[in-house]
Amino acid sequence: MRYELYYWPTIQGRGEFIRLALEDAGADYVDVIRLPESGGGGRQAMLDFLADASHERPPFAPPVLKAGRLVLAQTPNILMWLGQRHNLAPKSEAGMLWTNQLAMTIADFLIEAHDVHHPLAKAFYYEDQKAEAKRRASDFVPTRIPKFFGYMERVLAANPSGDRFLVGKRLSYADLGLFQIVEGMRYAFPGTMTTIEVQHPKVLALHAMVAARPRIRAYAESGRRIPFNQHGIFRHYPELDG
Ligand SMILES: N[C@@H](CCC(=O)N[C@@H](CS)C(=O)NCC(=O)O)C(=O)O
Repeated sequence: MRYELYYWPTIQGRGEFIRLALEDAGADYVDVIRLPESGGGGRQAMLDFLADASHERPPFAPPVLKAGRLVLAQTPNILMWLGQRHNLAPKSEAGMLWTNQLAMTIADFLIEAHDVHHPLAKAFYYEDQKAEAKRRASDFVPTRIPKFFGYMERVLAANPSGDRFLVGKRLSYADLGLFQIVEGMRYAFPGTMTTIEVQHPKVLALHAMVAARPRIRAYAESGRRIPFNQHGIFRHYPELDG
């Protein structure tokens, strides 16, 4: 089946968590909104898709994955479904829920990484909330970043099947998600990450392991992966990087 992914065309954002799962699985998909406008892509096509009155289960916000008649939204929800279909999560109930729990923790951290530069509202310019962003960063950088990475390091250390993966003894979408967080944080907080990385060697090893996976490496080198930029969830403002 050819999947259809619907996500904003110029940023990695939450769509990237879905792309990484699809890429690692070697799944056939089309990134619909990145197609030329003449082929059904573009920002307006995204808005039209969301507003489409014919959706039986209308999605609130992208990313959205269409698989035949199934229309799925909410990043961890999409990942949970893809995980089962493409062996990117355990089949057991406990394993499935644990992978989802980690993906939701990653999703929570992603919100914090966004809100640090837009603490008041994403509709306001950064320049109009710089003081609040600085204040938020004064907590995010010394407290929340180490707490998140410390937790993931602990999860890796506690895995009874070994510390290479977050869940069990093979790759899951939670590993792909943590890889993406490291990538984004390196872009947004390069100074802070220099210190954080050496303190969390298992997370660092997981990042390197994912980066070296043949399909992920091929994707990174293909030119299809949108570079991080100042419109995405991860943004680099030197004044926020403790
Ligand atoms: N909890 C949702 C959040 C979705 C979300 O916030 N999507 C953003 C793009 S990353 C968006 O376009 N939101 C539009 C809106 O909230 O109005 C998920 O994990 O997928």
